[in-house]
Amino acid sequence: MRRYGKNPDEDDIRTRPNPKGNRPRTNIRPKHEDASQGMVLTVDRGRITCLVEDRPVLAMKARELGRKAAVVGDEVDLVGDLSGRKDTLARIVRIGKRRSVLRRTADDDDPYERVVVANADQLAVVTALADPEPRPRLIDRCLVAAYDGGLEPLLVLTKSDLAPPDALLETYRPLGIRYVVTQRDELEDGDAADRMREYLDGRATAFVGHSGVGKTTLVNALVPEDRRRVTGHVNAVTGRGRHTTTSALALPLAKGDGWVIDTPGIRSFGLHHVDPSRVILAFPDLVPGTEGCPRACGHDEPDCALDDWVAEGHADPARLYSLRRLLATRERREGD
Ligand SMILES: Nc1nc2c(ncn2[C@@H]2O[C@H](COP(=O)(O)OP(=O)(O)O)[C@@H](O)[C@H]2O)c(=O)[nH]1
Ligand SMILES: [Mg+2]
Ligand SMILES: [Zn+2]
Repeated sequence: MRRYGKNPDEDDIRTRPNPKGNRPRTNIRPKHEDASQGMVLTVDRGRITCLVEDRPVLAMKARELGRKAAVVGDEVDLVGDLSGRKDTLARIVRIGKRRSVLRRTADDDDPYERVVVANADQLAVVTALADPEPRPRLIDRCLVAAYDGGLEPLLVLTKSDLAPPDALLETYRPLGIRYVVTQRDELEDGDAADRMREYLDGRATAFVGHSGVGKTTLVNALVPEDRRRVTGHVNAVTGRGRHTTTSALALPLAKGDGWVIDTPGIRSFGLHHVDPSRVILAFPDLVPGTEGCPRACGHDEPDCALDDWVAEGHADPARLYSLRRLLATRERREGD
């Protein structure tokens, strides 16, 4: 089993320049020449479980790393006891450059941004068709975070046994986003499961969504039990009996070399860190309507061309409303 994403040998973190440009890497390099590579599977109160070769290894951050946090999906270098045996603790001495970052803030006014998952290729935005009711504006926020962080979105509509997907699909189909409609009883076999695997194989996918939408149910169905034993081990190590999704957790997929990352339920998805001009990226269905906009239009002003374009019937007014809501909450922070 290897770390996810591209072949790590092609772009070894040891040969990368220091991204910050100050303190040259050569200062610390000779110290840890013998370090092993690993990938962060989960983080629990400073205890970081990494996959090293085939085994989970409990580690903590070396002091020299400063305040930079290791998050699920991070490619790290470790030293110390890498046996993975009980009561051992390795040290993470390097965190590799991230290819993508899923970030969120608690709310739009909160300047404290948190990286939820590193190096994921794809963001599965999980929404139940009922129980809990779909929240399109939360979907839109997740899409903004996906485009901003370099993750390709996949819309996963669960609990189709409770309600039909038609209304939501009508809203999201024009965006050209790939989607899967699933229900628990069809996850083992059936078209939805096959399509789902097609999208997931060979890539790292982070699953996000409101609590109760069925993320853990999906992840458990996709990852066979013997592979989930890695988690069993993790839980034994961290002393938690059952995985209750209090922190993100990466699990290897059965086929291909993909990864799925379960994350805790979210009630909101703060986007303080996103530049307002990038919010429109999550509204590809509205982008053609911005052609007639004045230069550097914020799409929230009186001469924005989107009003007329939507009034002409090119898009659902609810989409423009959602965009403006997002922009309005983003703007509130400009004054602080
Ligand atoms: N009716 C129905 N219930 C489901 C489905 N998928 C999951 N559930 C139930 O929804 C609840 C929440 O599921 P869970 O996977 O824990 O959601 P999470 O909080 O997103 O991880 C559980 O009681 C599941 O059994 C589904 O397709 N249909
Ligand atoms: Mg869960
Ligand atoms: Zn505009």
